Amino acid sequence: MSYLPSKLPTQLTVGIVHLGLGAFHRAHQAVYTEDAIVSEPGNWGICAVAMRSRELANVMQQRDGRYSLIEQQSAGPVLRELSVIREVLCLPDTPDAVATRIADPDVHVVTVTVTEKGYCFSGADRTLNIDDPLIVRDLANSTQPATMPGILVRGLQLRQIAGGRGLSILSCDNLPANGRLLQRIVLAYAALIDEELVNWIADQCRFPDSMVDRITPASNATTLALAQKLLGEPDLAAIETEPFSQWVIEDNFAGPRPAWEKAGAMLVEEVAPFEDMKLRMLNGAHSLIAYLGAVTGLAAVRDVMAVPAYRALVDWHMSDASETLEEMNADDAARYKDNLLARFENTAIDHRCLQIAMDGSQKLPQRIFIPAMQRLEQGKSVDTSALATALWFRYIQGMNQNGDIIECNDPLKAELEQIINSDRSATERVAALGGLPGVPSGLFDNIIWVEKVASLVDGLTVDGALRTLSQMSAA
Ligand code: CS2
Repeated sequence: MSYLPSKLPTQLTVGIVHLGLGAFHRAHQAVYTEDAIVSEPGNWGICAVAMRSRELANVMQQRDGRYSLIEQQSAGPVLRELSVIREVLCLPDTPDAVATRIADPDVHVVTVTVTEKGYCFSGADRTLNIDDPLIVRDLANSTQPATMPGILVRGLQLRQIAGGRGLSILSCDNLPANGRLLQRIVLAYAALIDEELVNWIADQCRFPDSMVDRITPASNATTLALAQKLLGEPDLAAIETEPFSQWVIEDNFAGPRPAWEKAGAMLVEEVAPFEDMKLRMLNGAHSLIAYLGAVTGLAAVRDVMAVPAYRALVDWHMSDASETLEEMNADDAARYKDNLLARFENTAIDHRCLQIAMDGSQKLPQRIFIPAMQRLEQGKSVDTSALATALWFRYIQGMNQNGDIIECNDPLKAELEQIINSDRSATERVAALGGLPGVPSGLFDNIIWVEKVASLVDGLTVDGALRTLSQMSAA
């Protein structure tokens, strides 16, 4: 059967607030929560909050939170109806309603997917960026916030005033030690509002780390047409995803939570080894593929993987990345890598390179730069990481090797373009990237690294990606 209706009861109280109503949440945490309730009933309906997109919030509201999830399985697409989202709010329109929901005594968990830049951090140590204009605005108007830290702290403040219990706040973004990072950001923001609130949060709330994984491209016209065909009616909120899914969660909660383990999640003491494995192998390779596709004019991950030399490069990069993972043995790494290659090659998934390429300044430190530093310290080659960085450089330059314009999408776009489009030498420009907030300067002070990246930038400019790669592999 290619259509699976939701099995949830009509009545379900909201027990979770989710910040960030993107496709990823709807393909991942919402599915685990729906499945957990089916196995172990409980009031875990989700109030999903769109941080910006009114359009999506409207579509979801019109459908009372119901939506179609198409799983692209090898035997063909299967459409599941999900109904775990019981309320949809749009933060810019109703910050009071969101804060009140976070303070609701029936709510025990807040989950977060706001992407890297939504944390408003800066610096190598990733602390709250108090100069971020959005944070400045929220602090000046703290009852009507628009940022993730702002709305969380406002909700927690109302909860504390009402004498409520603490919350579990679970980051589901692709960042190392994401729970600790979120805790640091929230406490730093709260400290600028009320010192007593800081103590209450530190004492009552928990911020588990988690590793999340499911490749979920942005929906497009093909997704919506397929949903209509499988469903028999239009669903503008439909999304599509791969069959694979993984969620590893630190077992560190302030109060009750859904029985996510009954839906396949792993509850563990320490998430870091899983996070590093996924960020460096999957996401690192993804960024490499994304810039390779952007620079060579290939639209989707599957198109890049269809070129044998590029597939071999991705394989090579993941092998190198796996050597930086102390807790992973070679057999497990090889299995994980083969699995990733197959996932990237899934021809049913139209995952656009430009979607993954965005926000590189926020992604590359954990995906490429830190593992590259580790390899350099061990005297190992950093060729594939240097190539990923050189491709990022070429992407920021704004034109692919066929002469088509590429639109760089990054919160540090202005700073990046200023460095990269200056008339200094490639070596000087690469070295200058180390001065950007969050980019490990140690790596960009290293002359071996800088010269390698610069020579690959020159190679890409003169010879294109395929020849540069074949010269690199031959060396
Ligand atoms: C991707 C991720 O857009 C990106 O940066 O690398 O969204 C990736 O698809 C997910 O982390 C897979 O779990």
